[in-house]
Amino acid sequence: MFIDQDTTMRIRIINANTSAAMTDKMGVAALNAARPGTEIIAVNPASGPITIESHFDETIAAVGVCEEIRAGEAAGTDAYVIACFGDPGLYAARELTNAPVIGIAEAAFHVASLIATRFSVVTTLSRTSIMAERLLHEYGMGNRCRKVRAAEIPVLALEHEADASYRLIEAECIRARDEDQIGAIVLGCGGMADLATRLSASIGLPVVEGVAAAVALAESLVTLKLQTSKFGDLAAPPAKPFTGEFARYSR
Ligand code: 2AL
Repeated sequence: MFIDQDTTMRIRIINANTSAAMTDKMGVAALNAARPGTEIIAVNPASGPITIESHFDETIAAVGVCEEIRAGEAAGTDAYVIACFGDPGLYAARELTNAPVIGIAEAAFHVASLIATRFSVVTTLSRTSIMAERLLHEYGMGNRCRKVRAAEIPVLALEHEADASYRLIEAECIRARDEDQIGAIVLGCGGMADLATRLSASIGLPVVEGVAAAVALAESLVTLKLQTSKFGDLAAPPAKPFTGEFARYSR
């Protein structure tokens, strides 16, 4: 019997912020998680916030995410990952392509819920922990999450003060393990993509990192030949004129 094992596919990892160092880090995490035949293209928007730590940052970043979906469509892409924990622009991105689009927060929540009854999230700043709580409820995952914890580090510190940041994240993960009655921890920032293995070994719980989780889910959807549904709200947006700096979106 001949079994077609050609699993070649192209996944575009869209870091929603404009920090190239973080994009590179996410590309490595994605490659480490990917199957041998999978091509990983890690990109970030040309314009937008250098980090994403507020609703405003997310809203501006979402335009850049849409631009990267348009570029991915021109280049040929089998699946997309939105690599920012707020999943900015996720539903707009799904309107712009038939390919699967997976946000790292939704990927991490779902994967964690498959290996543990309850998990906690460890993220950057308190304000983003409130944003993550909102997302958990939007995704119907609120009852699986015990607590969203903040290590109180700005996203850029993950790059510029890596050792001190690691120690703060590790301390928060230990508190989560000891106080939350959980089976797993979700890392709440794309900039933590390189920390999961080390943290898991240190604290003795499974640590789910969204970029790797999203790559695995994206590969599965492509293998299953399942694309974004175009029946209903995720169909292409209605053609209409756009004005001013967004005139390029006119159809
Ligand atoms: C993030 C993230 O994943 N990337 C970024 O710039 N900000 N999320 C977060 N909770 O800080």
